[in-house]
Amino acid sequence: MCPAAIYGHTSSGKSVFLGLLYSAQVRYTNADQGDSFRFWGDTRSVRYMGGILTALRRGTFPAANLKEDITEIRFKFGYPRKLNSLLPEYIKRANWYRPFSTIGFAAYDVAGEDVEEYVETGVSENRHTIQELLKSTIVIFIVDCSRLTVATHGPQFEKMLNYDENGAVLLSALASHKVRDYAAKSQAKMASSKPVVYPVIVLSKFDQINGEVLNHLGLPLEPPPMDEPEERRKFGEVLIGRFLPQMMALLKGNRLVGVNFDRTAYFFSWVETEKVADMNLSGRPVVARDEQGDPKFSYGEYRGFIEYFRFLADKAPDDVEEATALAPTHPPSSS
Ligand SMILES: Nc1nc2c(ncn2[C@@H]2O[C@H](COP(=O)(O)OP(=O)(O)OP(=O)(O)O)[C@@H](O)[C@H]2O)c(=O)[nH]1
Ligand SMILES: [Mg+2]
Repeated sequence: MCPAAIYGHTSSGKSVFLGLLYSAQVRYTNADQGDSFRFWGDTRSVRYMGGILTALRRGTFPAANLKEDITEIRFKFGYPRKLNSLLPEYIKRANWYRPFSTIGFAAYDVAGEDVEEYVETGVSENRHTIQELLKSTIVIFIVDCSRLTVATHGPQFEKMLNYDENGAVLLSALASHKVRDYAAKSQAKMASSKPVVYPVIVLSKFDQINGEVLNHLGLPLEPPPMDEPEERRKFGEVLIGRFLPQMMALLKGNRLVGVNFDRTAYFFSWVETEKVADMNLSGRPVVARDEQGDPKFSYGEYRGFIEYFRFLADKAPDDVEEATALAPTHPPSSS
């Protein structure tokens, strides 16, 4: 069982997202005097995410994934239990006591084309991994803002159409899988809560969004801040509803078959790049860095992402390995 899956078309920014999330985890942990967050990653995952971060700290974007390079990333977020402050010291010191509620991620950085191939044909060399992806409870869609276009023809428009169609098919496949699984468990009289999926849409490369696109929709040039949850949701919904209408409709429609795709959470990711005049020899954009050599990126959005999972971890009755153990309640309106 894998709680979280990342899905995005080729070159949409999945690897950069994972590298930046890792950077945010490191920064948040070290800056956080109150000890409100911890993370842990297995060796391969730390190497993978750390490798991306190292590339960004050198000012370069990571190399493109090879088609075969399906990467499974395992990490855990931990948040202190609310109960902690009420408990006597001797319990807190006991070695069986776990002061953190945790939520595990087994994220797959799967090449978009592989998922598309599987969803279209039912066949893929990576069938096993993609089937695991379909079992996830948290689905993180990476939507590449540099591809959003108001044009109604041309290659960019075609790519956007394809992504919308494939995303909708994936959402439908996810729901079908959950319906079958739930029916089988109910028949076998196995305890199972009603299926629920938490969709997260990360709008990547937001620095590359065409201002004309935002103007056209009457949206401000920057997403509303974290403390304006309703405005943020509207901002996200207008963009996705306009450019990925099939996905938007399916997110809502899955409820008809009994799978609650709980309210979508939106996050915006961007990396600052240096001006074209500073392009390095390979002609690729250079990542801008702060005085510590860290990439300049939308840290506040990533911190918001980490906070969002605090809510999900709170719902977990105990240390959860399986996200199905999460109670199907509604995320806070700040999502
Ligand atoms: N300007 C800008 N460019 C970005 C950003 N994120 C990613 N990119 C560019 O997009 C390219 C692809 O990003 P990746 O994270 O490698 O995308 P991916 O989805 O992992 O790609 P594959 O694994 O090859 O499918 C990078 O090499 C960068 O050139 C961003 O926030 N801003
Ligand atoms: Mg990648």
